[in-house]
Amino acid sequence: MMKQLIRIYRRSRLAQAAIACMAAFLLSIVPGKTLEVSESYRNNAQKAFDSFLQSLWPEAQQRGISRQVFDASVNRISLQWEIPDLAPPKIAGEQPAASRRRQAEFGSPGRYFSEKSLNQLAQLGQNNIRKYASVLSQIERTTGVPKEIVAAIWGRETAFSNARIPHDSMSVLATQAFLGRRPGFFRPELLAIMEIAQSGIVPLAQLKSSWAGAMGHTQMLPGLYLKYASDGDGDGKSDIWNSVPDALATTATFLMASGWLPGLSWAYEVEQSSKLDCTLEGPDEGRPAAQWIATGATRVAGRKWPARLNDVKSYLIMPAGRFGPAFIATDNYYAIKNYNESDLYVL
Ligand SMILES: [Ca+2]
Repeated sequence: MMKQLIRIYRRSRLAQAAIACMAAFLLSIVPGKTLEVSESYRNNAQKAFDSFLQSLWPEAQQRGISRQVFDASVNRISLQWEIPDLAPPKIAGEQPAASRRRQAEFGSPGRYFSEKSLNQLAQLGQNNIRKYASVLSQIERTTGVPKEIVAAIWGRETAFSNARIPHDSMSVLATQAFLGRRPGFFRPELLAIMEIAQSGIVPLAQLKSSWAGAMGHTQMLPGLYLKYASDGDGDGKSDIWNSVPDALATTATFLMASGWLPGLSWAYEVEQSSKLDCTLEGPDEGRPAAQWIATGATRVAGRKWPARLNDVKSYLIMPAGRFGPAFIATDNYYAIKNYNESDLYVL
């Protein structure tokens, strides 16, 4: 597994479009495993679920959601037993076994960095960067986030909108809030999607998401949408479901708010012969890049360090351990990590 990761990294340093390449297989092809529950559990859970939904009304009202939108939302919500990541609570003395966790980032790096899908995505990425050149330049000017980064996220999330996003957002968020592993995380997301419904930005039927509730071309959760919704195509609204420019602008705005440093890379790969102390790896060991350089960090392929990096707090990242590839990363690394916790994702 490690070897494979390393091999791909070595190749990646040579790749022209390394950033756009760093995408692999997609949310839509990560299969679910249906929870096995008895008929009696199913019936009791349905009753408890109906009460749970009704119990949200006071909070929904506080958020400015009308009774009409609340009722319309609740009426379209149904328990989605087939989605992954469920850990059903004990109801009427019965508790089924949890379903397996399914997220690409928890799978093997070899599969995540599959060369075939990376090459396909790189090609799509180059085409889309050309197709959306003016929108991406505008976004870069406004947010400081480079077009390659925005495009890479779009590619990783939905393969440039080629992934199927089949689920009803409200139903999966409600299911995750009621039967999921992280009910405390998803409950506010369920209220957030109702708030989006209240705004009337798109009809309820168009509020589609992944099984984990992420919506639109770049897979934003409802809470993030409410905070960072941006208008990339200038029509006065932020429709991340139907407008690629809106989705890209919203993602870039989120990265900007996460502390993106314009003009700097997410990371600079260093020679493995740099012999950096692997105990200094990670977010707690940040120090001015000049210090890493002074202790012998040398960029790959004889590249020069950008002078402006000297005083910038930087971090040593060694994703495959001390014998694997090494990077001097900036806070941009952690801004991307804010989008998705996984180091594999950022790489
Ligand atoms: Ca728009």
